[in-house]
Amino acid sequence: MCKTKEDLLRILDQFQLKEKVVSVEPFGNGHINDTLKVTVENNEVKYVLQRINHLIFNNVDMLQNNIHTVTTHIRRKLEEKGVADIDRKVLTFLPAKDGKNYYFDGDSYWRVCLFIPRSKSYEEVSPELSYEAGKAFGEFQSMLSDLPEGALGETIPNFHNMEFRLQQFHEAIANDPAGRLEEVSSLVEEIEKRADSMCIQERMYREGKLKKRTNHCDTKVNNILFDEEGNVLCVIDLDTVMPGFVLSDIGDFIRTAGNTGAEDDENLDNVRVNIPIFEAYTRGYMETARSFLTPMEIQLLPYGGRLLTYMQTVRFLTDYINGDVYYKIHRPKHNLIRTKAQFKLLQSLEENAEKMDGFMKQWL
Ligand code: ADP
Ligand code: GN1
Ligand code: MG
Repeated sequence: MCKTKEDLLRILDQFQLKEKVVSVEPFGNGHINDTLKVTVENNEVKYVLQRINHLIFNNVDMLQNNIHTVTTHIRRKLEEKGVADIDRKVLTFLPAKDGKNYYFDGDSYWRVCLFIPRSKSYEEVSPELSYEAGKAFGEFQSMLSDLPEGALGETIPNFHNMEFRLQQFHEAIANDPAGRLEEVSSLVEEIEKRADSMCIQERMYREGKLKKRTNHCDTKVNNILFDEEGNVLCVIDLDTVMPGFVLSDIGDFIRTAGNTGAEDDENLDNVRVNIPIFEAYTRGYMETARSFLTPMEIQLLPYGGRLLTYMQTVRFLTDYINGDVYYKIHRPKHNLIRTKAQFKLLQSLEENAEKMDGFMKQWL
């Protein structure tokens, strides 16, 4: 990020911080926003400063309003339940000095929230942590299930709409702006073969058989903060909380935590589905989400893992064909490497589909 420490201090000065800042350092490894941790006097990490990627989230007002609605709603629910230590259980954003919930410095948009102390996020989890994460994401959806329709806007329209993602993929193929299509023709074929079977949710929605719910839409394993004892503290990364199809929130967890390899593993032998992680997550999720899920949705949960892995394969490959314009890349061909690793995971999920689908019978 091409900002000096002085620039960052000037930005932080626009928020209502009480302490003197001593350092601002990069933090986390997301593909979209820039995240920094802010240390104040006494060497205490106190805040998280984020630059919002407004090329992707181009309605920052809507984005920050959504986040405000979600965090205040959850805070109220936690207060009603008498939960202790609420500042570590829900994100707290600080207003800017002009009262807005972000600051625009003339070229970038910034926000600040409290750093949650003694917290940890993981790229890999044990079945025990996976079970806790399942409960937490189910609880998160459940707490937001009574938000009135229209309370949240779609920060990225059609974000997890598979038909829309395929349309973008087809546009990329038709234009081939970076001249990379030939190199990826066998992957394109694999995607096309599955396209029809991956648009079930959109079809069912049109037929009135599936409704939209409030979803997190980025339930990557590193978007949960745990305490030192392995209890979930908080669900974070709320940019994509919006109305959508329910399978998103199990799908992305299976795709990230339920992979024995990395999202961008170059060694495809490392990549396959981790069944104990899937089973543990599903058990936890069903504990908190069962009350609002329909039998049809319950039956489809493992399909959610295949769907989100397929969707991510399509999204990474689309970006590769487009010349790497969306996801931050850290090495040449990174999006192609990511595509191949996601596709390998998809194949493994397909091989295990019967077993995973069968696991849901206990709740049907
Ligand atoms: P990104 O869009 O880059 O994924 P996140 O909001 O998920 O941004 O933040 C990146 C990482 O920073 C998280 O995985 C987590 O480890 C850490 N993090 C973010 N917010 C907080 C917070 N409020 N307190 C503690 N750690 C945080
Ligand atoms: C992005 O922000 P981050 O890195 O958690 C992306 C997700 C993808 C993910 C793939 C707004 O998430 O949808 O699943 O990368 N977020 C957006 O790793 O596109
Ligand atoms: Mg994140």
